[in-house]
Amino acid sequence: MSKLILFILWAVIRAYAATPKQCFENMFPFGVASAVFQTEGAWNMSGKGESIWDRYTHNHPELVFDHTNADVATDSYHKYRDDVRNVKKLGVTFYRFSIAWSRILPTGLINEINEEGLKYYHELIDELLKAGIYPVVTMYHWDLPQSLQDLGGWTNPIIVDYFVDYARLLFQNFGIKVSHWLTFNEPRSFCHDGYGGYNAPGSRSSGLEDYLCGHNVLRAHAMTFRMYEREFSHLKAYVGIALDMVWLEPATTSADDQKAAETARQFTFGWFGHPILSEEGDYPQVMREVIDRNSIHQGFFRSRLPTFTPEEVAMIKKSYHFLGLNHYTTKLVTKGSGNISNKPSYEDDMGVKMSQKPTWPKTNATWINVVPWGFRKTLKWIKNSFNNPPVFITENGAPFEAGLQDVKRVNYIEAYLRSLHDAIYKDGCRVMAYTYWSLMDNYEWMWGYSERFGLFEVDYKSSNLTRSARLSAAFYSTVARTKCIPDNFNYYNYYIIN
Ligand code: GBH
Repeated sequence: MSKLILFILWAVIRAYAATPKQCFENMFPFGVASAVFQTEGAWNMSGKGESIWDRYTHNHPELVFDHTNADVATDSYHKYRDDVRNVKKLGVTFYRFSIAWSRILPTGLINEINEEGLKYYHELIDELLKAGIYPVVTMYHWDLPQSLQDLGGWTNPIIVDYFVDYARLLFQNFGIKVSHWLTFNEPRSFCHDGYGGYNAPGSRSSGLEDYLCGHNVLRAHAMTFRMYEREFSHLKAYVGIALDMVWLEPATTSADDQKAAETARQFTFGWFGHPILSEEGDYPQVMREVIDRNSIHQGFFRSRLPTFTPEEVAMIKKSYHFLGLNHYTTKLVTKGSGNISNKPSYEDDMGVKMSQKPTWPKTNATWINVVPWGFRKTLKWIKNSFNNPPVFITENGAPFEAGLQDVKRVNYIEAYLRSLHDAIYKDGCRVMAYTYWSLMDNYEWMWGYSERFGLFEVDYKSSNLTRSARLSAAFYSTVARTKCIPDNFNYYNYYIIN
């Protein structure tokens, strides 16, 4: 056989044997995210009002892992130009950030507008647009004005009107500059962890206040969406909400565990997802039934889960242009004991046991294991449960130890992107965009500065809070620019963006 034939044979076999390179659409948008309380600092400067997270971290340093607060954080209020430069370096399409309600409306109420606050966000948005980066704006990423909390915060139905006032002000001021809006970030987290647990405002009233919060947040979200449709649809923007979903996998193949896992999905994602995304609207049936039953059993005269009027069900149903999805990890679910104590509890209502498999690779967050296949399952479940809505991945990421050679983060991103690719191209899930959390290390709520999620490292000891690109920044930048997951990414690529 001639050398030529051998060569052709070799080339053909090689082409077939090689795993095809995984690429996304030419225009598929990649971006990075942050949130105002975690980055901005300047907590009481230029007319900003106090938020519940300012109050909580000031009053309860003992509850924060490293006893720190976010008074300065990454000082993005002053260093936003550096941040935009770094986003630009990555070559991504958009930057997702949030606006501090209390910087624009210091008391939370519409009668007192802080012009300096509006000016600041105009500057930030203009800086992004000048750099060719689209702003994706979250209206509420957990930092409620303290004065509204003094009225009961999200447990008081009156707050809904005040949120809509705030949202209208944002559309009026930034509407022509912003194409994608998220009303809320992770209502389940801030309602349950905030009103039922140890996040601000720290009410610790699980199974009661968290449900009240969720009820009002759903109404506030939908009223904002309908207000947008009535008053601002000429802006041709997209309005959605960011919900979180941990993939909940049955621990065994038993029917009990399958059922427990689905119940847990409904209590976590479904709590907000079902009223907004489903055909029939309203809370998931299993939440309604179980909480009604448990409430009566505990001696209440009515359910701890409030009810919507038929008009509210209709208003909330389909109140979205796209679904924002925050996904980080996976947990195993088994059937719970079925015991209900007299004390209300969201966990008891859900009635399952969650665990993590010891063999799953760990990260620096106790709740995050590296389980990439859970991403694909999450997306497929959303597709099948809610008729394939358009999904914008608003957060995905993990914290690892400090240092620029973050090979573990590169591996996490690569594996999760491959899983995302399968969800899109093998399962037909409609995914519009992907966002890595986070642009840089920042204040991780109750974990303070101890958890680092950044593509850029922040040196908290340096006087100017120096940001430095990690290896993962170079990796992610390659993905964002080429729209393909590189096959043989190695250490030397570190120099791509440095
Ligand atoms: C997101 O929160 C936030 O949007 C963001 O601000 C934050 O920095 C980022 O993620 C990283 O943490 O026991 O499995 O039910 C995620 C907050 C923390 C809420 C874990 C749910 C319990 C998970 N989540 N928490 S589980």
